[in-house]
Amino acid sequence: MAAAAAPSSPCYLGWDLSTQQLKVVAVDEQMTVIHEDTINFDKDLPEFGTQGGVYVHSDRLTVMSPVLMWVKALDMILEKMKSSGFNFYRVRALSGAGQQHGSVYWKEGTNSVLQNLPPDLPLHQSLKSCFSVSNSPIWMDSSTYAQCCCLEKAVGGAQKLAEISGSRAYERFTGNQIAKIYSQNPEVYSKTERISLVSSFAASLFLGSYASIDYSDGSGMNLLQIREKVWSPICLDACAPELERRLGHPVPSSKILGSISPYYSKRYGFNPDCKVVAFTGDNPASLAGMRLAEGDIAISLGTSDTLFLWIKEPKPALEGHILCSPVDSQAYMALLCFKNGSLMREKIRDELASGSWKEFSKVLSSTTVGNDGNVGFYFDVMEIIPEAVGIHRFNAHNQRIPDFPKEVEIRALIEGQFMAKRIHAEKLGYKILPSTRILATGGASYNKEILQVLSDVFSAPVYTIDTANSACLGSAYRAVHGLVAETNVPLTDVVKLAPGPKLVATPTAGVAQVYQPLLKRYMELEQQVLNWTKQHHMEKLKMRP
Ligand code: XUL
Repeated sequence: MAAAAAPSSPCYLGWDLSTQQLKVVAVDEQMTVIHEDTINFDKDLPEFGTQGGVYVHSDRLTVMSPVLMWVKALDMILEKMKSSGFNFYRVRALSGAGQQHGSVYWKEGTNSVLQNLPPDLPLHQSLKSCFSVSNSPIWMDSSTYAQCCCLEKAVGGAQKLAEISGSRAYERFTGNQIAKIYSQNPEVYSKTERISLVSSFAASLFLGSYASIDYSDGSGMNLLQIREKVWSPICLDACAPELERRLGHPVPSSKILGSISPYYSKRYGFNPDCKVVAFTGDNPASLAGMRLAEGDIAISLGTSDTLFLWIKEPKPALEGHILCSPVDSQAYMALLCFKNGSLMREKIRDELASGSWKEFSKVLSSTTVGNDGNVGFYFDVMEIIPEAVGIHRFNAHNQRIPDFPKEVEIRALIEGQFMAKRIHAEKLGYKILPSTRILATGGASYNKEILQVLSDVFSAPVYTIDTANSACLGSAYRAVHGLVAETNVPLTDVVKLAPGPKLVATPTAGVAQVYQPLLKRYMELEQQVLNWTKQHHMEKLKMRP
């Protein structure tokens, strides 16, 4: 057992429990990253047999992750940090992020297990019988069509639900997931004492008791009134009985939830006074990590690709989501999520570029802007925006064709992914101004050739931040900010010393003329792809009309 080390200069931890891995960064008082660690679920925890951190059911709609794998990953990463000599006593505060919408079901009586964790046991042993649902539904799940219809009907329609909760009913949103568990398994639901989001679940592990859900991640549930920041009684009732007591009270995202559980002081040598600041969703945490300013647009190129904008006046629509801002209690963020992100890019890379990013990039940069009019749609799994599936290729005459040559395919994939993002951001009222900056983060933000296409499609400069782990870094910043947030100091003031974004790509001369007509065609072809999906999959996939 680690004895408490002598205090030295403070540091802050930011965690990210994402789909494929658990990550942590430590920053010092100068906001310099002094430590990073990762546990990859497939590679480091093969006993769970996940692929990309998840189990995809044969219906292709149900997607889950084993909750004990997440717990075991925390044990592993802390052990790894300990053996590398990391001084836990320095940590003044920690916060974290979780993949959004996923939910964790704690069995009756578990809070007392959490409050009395024996320090000589790893967490996964103490918590092994604490979950009423062992495989947690996650954000990739789209199996709750029936529950979405019920919820929209109960509140008076999709637009009404969007006005209340920031989004129309989405299959992956937690309220609908809870409703499905309740309707399929009322026994399991009744034995559930508490329901956490992935973020508040991770916070609970550190706090040693059930942690509150924060407003920002709470906005991804179809249950929170985003303006009043309280649970919506009508939405709760439509999903499951006695849900409010199972969710606990939502809290501001910058709230200090308490001090770290004694378990961590005894086992790893944390200072008992280390504060746990509310955890939030990975996208809100990325917004904090990128220090997004008004007018900027952020693009996170991760397992899913997400795009977010800072907004003052929420105008919830039928497409996209409005969430409470994680850093400013008066502001909101708009979020667009595209499911076929890096998994799709990796698939094409493996098929056409022998699994090598280098080769992929070489091919990409050897092709011309606009791809000679060839356009492709690559939706391996049912996409969120637009609600379409399948691989669809069109030549310059808008004719469907079965295959593209390798280099055309690679460019069609990347150009298509970015054209979709621009079109749907503009639909939400976003305008690209001469001052617009695109802030890129996530795995693919390391790839210069991909970022060049992004810059060209948007006709705007692209910046990256030093680490691609913006959710982790944002969580560390939020930990620092949490200690002073009550005095109304903005996050940007507290993390002034953090390195600024780096310019990595500027638009190629003349690209706007190429993309203007191409964007218009992309939009029209997208409609064809949507119609095709409706004809071919309506019955099987039970899409909402
Ligand atoms: C956002 C969403 C995804 C997950 C990925 O709505 O579903 O971006 O947060 O972790």
